[in-house]
Amino acid sequence: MHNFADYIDINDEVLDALRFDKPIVALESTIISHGMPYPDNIKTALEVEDTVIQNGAVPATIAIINGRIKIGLTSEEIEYLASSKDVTKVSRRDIPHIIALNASGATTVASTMIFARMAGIKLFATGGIGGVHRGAEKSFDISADLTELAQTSVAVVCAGVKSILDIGLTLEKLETLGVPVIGYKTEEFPSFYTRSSGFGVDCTANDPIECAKILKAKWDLNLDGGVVLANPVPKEYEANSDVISTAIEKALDEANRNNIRGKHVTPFLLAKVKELTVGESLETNIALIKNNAEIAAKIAVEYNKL
Ligand code: PSU
Ligand code: MN
Repeated sequence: MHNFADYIDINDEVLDALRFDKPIVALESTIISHGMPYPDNIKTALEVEDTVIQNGAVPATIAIINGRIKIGLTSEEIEYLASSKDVTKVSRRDIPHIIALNASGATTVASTMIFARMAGIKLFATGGIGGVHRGAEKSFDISADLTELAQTSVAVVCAGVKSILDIGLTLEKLETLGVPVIGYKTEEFPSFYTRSSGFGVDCTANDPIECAKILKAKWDLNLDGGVVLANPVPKEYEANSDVISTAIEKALDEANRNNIRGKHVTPFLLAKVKELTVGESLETNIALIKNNAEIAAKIAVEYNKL
């Protein structure tokens, strides 16, 4: 008999936290390999882990290295993900072949949720989740992050979704899938770079305790699946929305003209937006991830007390 534990390596800090029921926050690795330029990505990844520690929880950055699922990475492993060109983006459907062929991959929101769940981790912090792409009625391009949120019981603290996506359709899809969308101290769903999107949330939670209680009620009732905890970027780090929307329009146009498809769409758009907005978007990006790590750690601390 084999089970999933045979495929997973959990580092000592995380093992200790699991054993003694200490709060843990999962962190994804696609953001490191495909979300940010080197060396800002490695610097940010380490700072985000530190933010989790400063706020009373244990960080568990997740990836696949040489066919092994890693829960908690060494700084050498993070450095490898940040600098190597041949780390592939791994979502749910990519997991079997990356593992079987001893390859390495950076995990998306979907696959990070899957591995966090296997390890017994409830809270996960990232920048933005995937969603329904603009024009999805023709392309069918809807991120596997959404179907994962429907079935895997992990709460994802994010700054909403980027408007490279259709935010309204993303929220409709989350409603259909039964995924609660909770605004953290906001009544508006944030759009990553900025605090507003023009769309509301299901409910507003005003502190980490309220968030923890919502998660406990959902999972106590066996309502399996994730929760989106939407935490807007701090005001002082908001990007200029005109600069961002101009860049996004250009990026979408280029993706269309270059016939970009499938799993390459999101990384292509992220890279283009990054290139077109230079420093502006990067500073915002780093600030919002740290802010999400802080709130996720605080919620993990409260969740463990309930
Ligand atoms: N959106 C962002 N930054 C990211 C991603 C999305 O603003 O880094 C990454 C995340 O890892 C997310 C993935 O899970 O892209 C979604 O890819 P796709 O749309 O192919 O499912
Ligand atoms: Mn897609």
